[in-house]
Amino acid sequence: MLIKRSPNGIEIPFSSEITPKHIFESRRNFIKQIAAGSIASGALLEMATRQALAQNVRQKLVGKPNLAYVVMDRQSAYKDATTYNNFYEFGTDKADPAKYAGGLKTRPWSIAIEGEVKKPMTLDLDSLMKLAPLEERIYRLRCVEGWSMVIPWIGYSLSALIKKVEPTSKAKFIEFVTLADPKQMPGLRSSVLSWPYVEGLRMDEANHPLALLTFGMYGEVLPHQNGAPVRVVLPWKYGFKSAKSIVKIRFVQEQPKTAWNLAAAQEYGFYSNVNPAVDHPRWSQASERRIGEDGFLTKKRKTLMFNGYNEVASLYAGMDLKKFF
Ligand SMILES: Nc1nc2c(c(=O)[nH]1)N[C@H]1C(S)=C(S)[C@@H](COP(=O)(O)O)O[C@H]1N2
Ligand SMILES: [Mo]
Repeated sequence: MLIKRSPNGIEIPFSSEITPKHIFESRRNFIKQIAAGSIASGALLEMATRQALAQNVRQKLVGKPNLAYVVMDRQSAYKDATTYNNFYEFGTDKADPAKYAGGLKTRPWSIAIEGEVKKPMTLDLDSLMKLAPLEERIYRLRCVEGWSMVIPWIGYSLSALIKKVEPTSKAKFIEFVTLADPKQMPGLRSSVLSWPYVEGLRMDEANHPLALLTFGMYGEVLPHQNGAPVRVVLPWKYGFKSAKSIVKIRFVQEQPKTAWNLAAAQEYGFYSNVNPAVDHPRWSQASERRIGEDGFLTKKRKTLMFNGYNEVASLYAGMDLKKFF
């Protein structure tokens, strides 16, 4: 198989190999039609390319395993991680993102970096991916709903990007903004959340090495339903802090108004650190169901403080985590 390998280890297979057979064949028919002069070639090629790009195609992505960030729990099945999702832009059912995110157009893609930085910039996906070496890290991620998974993510510490744009002394928080395109995202018709989906972190949290700017999982580029082409993963916080399909990162002075906090402030605080001692108003947070382990007799797991990532504890020294939940 012909592979173009870029310096950061991304393998770019040729289009016949990344394109599912039926798409490839329908494209070939198109090409025959062009040759016969029945379709204008420019329009045809554009259609064929769009079709291929719009597929949720599996494509290799290599990250060097970082052994400092490997949890010992058994990895979740790829099937579970890609079919049991929260991505409300594509619907609120766990199966919706896998069903409806297939057509998300993830290239070209760029992230605008704005606000309190000395070097505001717009980075296209390729430049963004080359900013630091890609690593593989196996993280637990726990949803506020009380389930968790263990996923091998590929990315680099968000701190590398932060350093590049040189935050000013006024930058106290960082805000992530998800794509909100009603043409591609059927879930935007619902008003469960205010769109675009916005999440945020305090500057020191964003700079913690655990905070991962993420481009892939399971040795492949991110599937659309998991937040392609770029998301964050913050394993010591409830899953909703890990914003998907990011188009804008803003450095700000004030604590950002985040989507879940706007929707229900008493239930979803700004910090949302995993904390078994602070219940959600409607349920206990003391234990969790590990997806893939859920049999009739399977015991729930005890939820760990900071989801087990004790290295972040110093970020919250002296704070009342019942108040700042
Ligand atoms: N833009 C956006 N990001 C999002 C969400 C969402 O609805 N929209 N859901 C969050 C929630 S609640 C969880 S638990 C995680 C799930 O990530 P995963 O599907 O990759 O496991 O994504 C988070 N990021
Ligand atoms: Mo979640």
